[in-house]
Amino acid sequence: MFTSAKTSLSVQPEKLVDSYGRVSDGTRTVFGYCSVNCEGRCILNFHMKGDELVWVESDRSIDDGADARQIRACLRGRSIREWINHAERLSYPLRRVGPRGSGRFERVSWDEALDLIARNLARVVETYGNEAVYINFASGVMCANIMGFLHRFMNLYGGCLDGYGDYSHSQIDAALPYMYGARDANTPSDVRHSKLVVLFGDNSFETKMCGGGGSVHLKDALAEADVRTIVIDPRYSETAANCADEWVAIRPGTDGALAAALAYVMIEEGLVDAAFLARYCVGYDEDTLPSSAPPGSSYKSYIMGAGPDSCPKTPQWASATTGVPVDTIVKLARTIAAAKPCAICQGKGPQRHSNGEQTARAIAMLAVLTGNVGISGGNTGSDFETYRFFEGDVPGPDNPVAAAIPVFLWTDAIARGPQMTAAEDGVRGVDRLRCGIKFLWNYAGNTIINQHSNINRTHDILVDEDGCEFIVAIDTFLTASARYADVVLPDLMPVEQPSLIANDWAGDAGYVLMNSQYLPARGERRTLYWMLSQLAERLGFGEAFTEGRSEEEWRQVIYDQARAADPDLPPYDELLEVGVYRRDNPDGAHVAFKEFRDDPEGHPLDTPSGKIEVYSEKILADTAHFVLRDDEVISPLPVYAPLTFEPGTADRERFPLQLIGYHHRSRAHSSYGSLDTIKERARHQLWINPVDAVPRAIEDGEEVEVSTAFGRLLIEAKVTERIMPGVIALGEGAWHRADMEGDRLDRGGCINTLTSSRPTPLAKGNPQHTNCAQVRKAG
Ligand SMILES: Nc1nc2c(c(=O)[nH]1)N[C@H]1C(S)=C(S)[C@@H](COP(=O)(O)OP(=O)(O)OC[C@H]3O[C@@H](n4cnc5c(=O)[nH]c(N)nc54)[C@H](O)[C@@H]3O)O[C@H]1N2
Ligand SMILES: Nc1nc2c(c(=O)[nH]1)N[C@H]1C(S)=C(S)[C@@H](COP(=O)(O)OP(=O)(O)OC[C@H]3O[C@@H](n4cnc5c(=O)[nH]c(N)nc54)[C@H](O)[C@@H]3O)O[C@H]1N2
Ligand SMILES: [Mo]
Repeated sequence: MFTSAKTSLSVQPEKLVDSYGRVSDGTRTVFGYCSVNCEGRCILNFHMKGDELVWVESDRSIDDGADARQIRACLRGRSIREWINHAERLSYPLRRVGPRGSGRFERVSWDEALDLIARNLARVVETYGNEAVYINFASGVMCANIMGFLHRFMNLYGGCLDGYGDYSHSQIDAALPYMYGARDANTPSDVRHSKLVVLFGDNSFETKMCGGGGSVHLKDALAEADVRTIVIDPRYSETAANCADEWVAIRPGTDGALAAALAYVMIEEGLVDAAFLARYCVGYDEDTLPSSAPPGSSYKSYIMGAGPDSCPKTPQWASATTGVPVDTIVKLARTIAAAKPCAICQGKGPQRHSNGEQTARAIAMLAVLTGNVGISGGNTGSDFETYRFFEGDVPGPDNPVAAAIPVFLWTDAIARGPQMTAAEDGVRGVDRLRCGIKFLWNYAGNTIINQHSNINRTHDILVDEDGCEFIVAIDTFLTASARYADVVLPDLMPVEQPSLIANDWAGDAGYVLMNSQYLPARGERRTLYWMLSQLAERLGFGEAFTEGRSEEEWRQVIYDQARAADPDLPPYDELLEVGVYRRDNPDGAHVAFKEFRDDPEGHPLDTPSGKIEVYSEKILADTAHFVLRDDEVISPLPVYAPLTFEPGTADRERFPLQLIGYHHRSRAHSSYGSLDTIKERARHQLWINPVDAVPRAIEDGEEVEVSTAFGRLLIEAKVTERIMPGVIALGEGAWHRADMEGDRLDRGGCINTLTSSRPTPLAKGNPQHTNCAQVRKAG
């Protein structure tokens, strides 16, 4: 039953045959999918006996073929039955009875829970205004038709404090538009035209690992053209293991120094693309500097030591900083410059550091120097783009509240809201917040505790009930975050309600999924829409909120709006019947800024000069009012900026190791993190090199204690040469488990016990990979 999936509707399997051709025993299948935020969205077929979910298989709406692939789930999606049927899944509304964070709750009725929420929301709005209400960043449910209802609800109720940015890519998002006018990149299929691919901290084979994820396209393209690949990462990552011809181990946070030295060799040896730099760029050398720039402030001057710091960025200089041998740097520069075209890419690891904005631009500069921007087989130096064609969301009025904070600063907005300003904290819409956050919504998010930096600090802020006065968590588990709520509500999962979801990262093969049958609701679990309708009713705007529509009817409104903008989408009923609509990128692959490359005058970039701004006057103008600390760097040039730390937390005698996080294959952040079967199959461990383990008498598999200035945790050690000496790594997302009224020692191994909440200078984003740590044998 092979169907070409260039653009296709795939029919749900009717026959009761599993993917091995076995006829199943009396089960019927219900179409479903995995909807967490791993950047894939994989198709699942639920085998039901009566209304019991008995087993789960992955996509078989089409057979794999030359043109199309099944959207096959990884181990996580295939384990979803354990989550759906988990004994600890929330089933009833809960009200806090112990102190905040104690985890002591009692079961209450829906009426009691909803009355309590409505009363507190009304009180907070009346006392402090709508600016005191905040919807926390959350990515647990990525459907087009679910979480948006919370924003619709608040906007109809007078609005709430807004948040901008995210925990994923705030730094690169803030930085690259200063160079290119936008953040854009080629899609992975395009690397089949490359001679060389250089991946800086891109671990696609783990972060885009599932059938819906783009690593499949990357792998195909690399294999097809036999492209040479170099991975630059402190770890020998899954990506290095899967596709690298060469692994260059680098000290975290120093990619900017490596990039500068590569530039030095290229300039010194005449290997840069001079014609490209002269025609398309501003500020590479003194001839193309904007008039406001002082002499000696070009990129070339900075690199060659003719700038204010008089320091040539030689391979010797960079080697001491990066840990990359001088010979490797020289060879790498020559290899990159000689490969035409060369795709230079970065994942989001390098930018999740305290100097992440400068690093993102410094890496991108290599693509500019070598003239690889705007061509097939090249790239912008940014992380790979994906093809998306479906953008649906819940309609509703705009937020009447103008004030917005960077999402990473929500704890600050509780602790010192009225002191937060545009100049110091990146507040937008107003110069200074009027009040702190007093009412916090947490729907499908674990960034209250688990995923936000410095858990011990967050705990101290949240236990003060005069700070944030009311917290609502809506989840499927009593997560580390939900434990801090005043009311916890049990949600239905997307596969238990009408839902609609598009791929988030599928390379060049996009798709939309919609379910027509839902798994049965158990206990007293309800949809978010139902909860908010009930609350709106209590607060006097029930009719305005629902407009008399059911969940299904709203889903159709959302879908039809998207279809009005994209008439090639199938009619709603047709998609409902078949479940999946696929559309491959009609261009095959995307080449970022191609029009600009082909015709720079006719298609200027969205920068002030219309060109690539190696020197950005705009970054200086936009941040002229910023109050920065002495060690923070926002430069008009993509210079190397060393990592920064909170004062007193980087004492190298106490904390001699650098600790980085990474996104682990066994979880999507904390999602799926409670399932025992997955934990057994991909263990949660601290990576440590033998050079660091041996003097500490740490053996592989032993329990160790990791500490930073912010906290301590226990974890099993993986002693391995897959990580460079001096650096340790811990997958993010493990479930925090500590006695917060006692020793606060985290026995769950959650990296955010150890991370800093000091924001980055430009984006005010999360520097969660920047940490100084110590390790010792536990006990
Ligand atoms: N399995 C799985 N997949 C996921 C997710 C998940 O939780 N689990 N989360 C999804 C989400 S929301 C996001 S935002 C993305 C995240 O995607 P990324 O942010 O790209 O993922 P990370 O693993 O944090 O970082 C990528 C690599 O950067 C390396 N790295 C860290 N610091 C540095 C550095 O200073 N220099 C260099 N060169 N490398 C460095 C890490 O070792 C890692 O191998 O992943 C998505 N995919
Ligand atoms: N140290 C460190 N911290 C990080 C990162 C890092 O690299 N290092 N990465 C950051 C990044 S990139 C991101 S995107 C964030 C992600 O942070 P979050 O968005 O908080 O992601 P999750 O941890 O997956 O939390 C999702 C929550 O949604 C819940 N959930 C799942 N399905 C449902 C449902 O159907 N209904 C409801 N109501 N709830 C549901 C899950 O149980 C879970 O509690 O983490 C950030 N934190
Ligand atoms: Mo993310």
